[in-house]
Amino acid sequence: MNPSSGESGSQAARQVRTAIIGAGFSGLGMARALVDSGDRDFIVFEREPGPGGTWWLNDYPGCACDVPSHLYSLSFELNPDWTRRYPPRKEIQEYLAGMAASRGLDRHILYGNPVESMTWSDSGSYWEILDGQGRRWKAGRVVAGMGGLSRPSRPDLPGLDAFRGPVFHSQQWDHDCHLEGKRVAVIGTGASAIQFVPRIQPRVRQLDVYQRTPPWILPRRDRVIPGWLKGLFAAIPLLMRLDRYRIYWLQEFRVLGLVVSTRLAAWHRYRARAHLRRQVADEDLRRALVPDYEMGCKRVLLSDDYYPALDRENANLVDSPVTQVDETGITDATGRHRPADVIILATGFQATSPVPWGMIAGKGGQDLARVWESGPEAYKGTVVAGFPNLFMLMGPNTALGHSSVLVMIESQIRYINRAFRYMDQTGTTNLEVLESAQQQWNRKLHIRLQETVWNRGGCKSWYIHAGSGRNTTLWPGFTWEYDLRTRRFDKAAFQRRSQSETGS
Ligand code: N01
Repeated sequence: MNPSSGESGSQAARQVRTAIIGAGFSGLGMARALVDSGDRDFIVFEREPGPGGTWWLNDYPGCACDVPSHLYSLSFELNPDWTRRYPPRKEIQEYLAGMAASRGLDRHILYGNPVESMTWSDSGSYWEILDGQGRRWKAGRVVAGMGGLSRPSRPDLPGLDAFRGPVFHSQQWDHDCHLEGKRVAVIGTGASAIQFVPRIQPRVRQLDVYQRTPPWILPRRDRVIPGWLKGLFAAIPLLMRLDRYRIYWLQEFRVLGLVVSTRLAAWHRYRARAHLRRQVADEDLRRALVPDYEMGCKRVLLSDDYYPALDRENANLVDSPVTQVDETGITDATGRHRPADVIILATGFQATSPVPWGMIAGKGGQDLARVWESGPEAYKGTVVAGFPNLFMLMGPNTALGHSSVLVMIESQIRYINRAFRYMDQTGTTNLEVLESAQQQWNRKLHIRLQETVWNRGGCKSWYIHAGSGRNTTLWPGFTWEYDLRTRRFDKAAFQRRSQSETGS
C-alpha cells in the first residue's frame, strides 16, 4: 500500500484506487483477488482490531459454523488442517488471520479503523471516505464487505434498561461476566442461542430460555477429522477438492425443498421430529419445541446438545412471550415473574437494514439507508443504481438457506474483478448500473421468491423485510445458477463515463 496524498497540508485526502470495507471473508477474499491480479493499490478498513469479520466478533461459548469445514473455506485457499467436520469459530478466525498474513495482505489493512461515512463525488469520480481516525481518503472504487449480519438487533422490551444486572448480546459476549452459580435468562432460540445454551447450562444455577418461535433442528453429527485423513488431504490436494465437491452437491440439492416444494424436505422433517423425540423425554417440553411452520422457512439448525441441555434440572424453556423486564428479572405473558442475575440477548441481527443511516451518500447525496428504507435491493446483489463505483459483497439477496455463502462471495468477487478490468480497459471512471436493469433483475427475483418456503412457510423470519414483506436477503436457487449469471461482466446493464467526459 502506498496511498498518495491528493492535496498538500495536514488535512490532505489520501488517494487510493480501491477501498475495501471489512476484513472478513468478503474483504480478505477481494483483497486477495486484487493482489493476484497484480493490483496493490488498495486499502482495507476494518473496525475491529484483528481479521475475521463475523468470526472475530462472535466469540460466544460454542460458536462454530454449521456448514462443513471443507466447504466453508475459499476454493483458492483450501485447508487440509480443519480439525472437525464443522469448524469451530477459533479455527475459522485463525484461517482468516493466516490468509491476511499471506501475500502481504496485512500491510493493506487498517485495523481498528472503520469507515464512518463515504460520499460520492460525481465530478471527481471518487468516493470521499472519512475514516474512524478522522482522516479523509479519495477512492476510485469501493468494495463493501461489511457482512449482512454485523449489526446486532436489540429487542425493544419494556423495562430492559431498568434491569440491574449485566445485559449483553451474543455477538458482544461479556467474558468478564462470570455465569457460574448465576440465574441466567436467554432471550431467543436461533442459531447463536442453540450453540451457547448447552455450553453455559452446566455452569449456571438456573437457566431460563425465552422462546418466541421454536426452530427446526436436525442432528449435527460433528466429529473429529482423523489425522490420517488430514495427512491424505495435505499430500493429495485433489482428494480434498473432490471431497469439497461431494459436500457442495449434497448441500446444493437441499435448495429444492426450499424453492420447489416442501414435500421434497419430507425426509428432513421426519429426521427432525425423530431427533426431538429421541432427545427430549418430557412431553410438555417436547410439545413446546415443535415448530408450527414449514421446515426451512427460518434457518434450519443443527445441534446434538441443545435439546438435552433444555431437559436438565436447572434449565427451563419459557414459551410465553416476554412482557416486562424490571430491575430483578423478567415477566412473561402468563404474568409469572422469574428472577435473573444476567440477561443474554440472542436476538439476531438487523439483516434487512444492513447499512447504517448517514454512512453511504451516493449521487446527489442520496443516503443508501434511505434508498433501502422499503427494502434493500441491488443488481445481482452487487451494485445499486445511483451509487457508481460501489460494489457489494453479500449484498441483497445473496445469502443462502442451504449452503455455504462463501460460494456466493467468490462468484461476486470474480464479477467485481471483471468489472474492474472492464473499467481499466475502457478508461471508465464512472460505472453505474442502469435503473432499468436493476428493476428487471428484482422483478424476476421476487416472482421466484413468492413461491418459496421463505415466503409461504407460515413463519416470521429475518429474511423478510418488515416494511415491504419482501425477502431481501436470500438467493432463490442453486448457487451454480448465480455463478453462471455473474460469470461475465454484462456491460449492457451499465452506463459509463470516461475520463474525458467527467473531466477528472
Ligand atoms: O439470530 P436469529 P441468531 N423477543 O435471528 C428471538 C447466522 N449464524 O443470532 O424466531 C423475544 O436466528 C427470535 O425469535 P423469532 C445464521 O445465518 C450462523 O441466532 O423471531 N425473542 C429468535 O429466536 C443465523 O440465522 C451460524 O420468533 C426475540 C432469536 O431471537 C443468523 O446468524 C451461527 C425477540 C434470534 O434468532 C442469526 O442467528 C450463528 C424479542 N423481541 C449464527 N427478538 C453458523 O453456524 C428476537 N427474538 C454459520
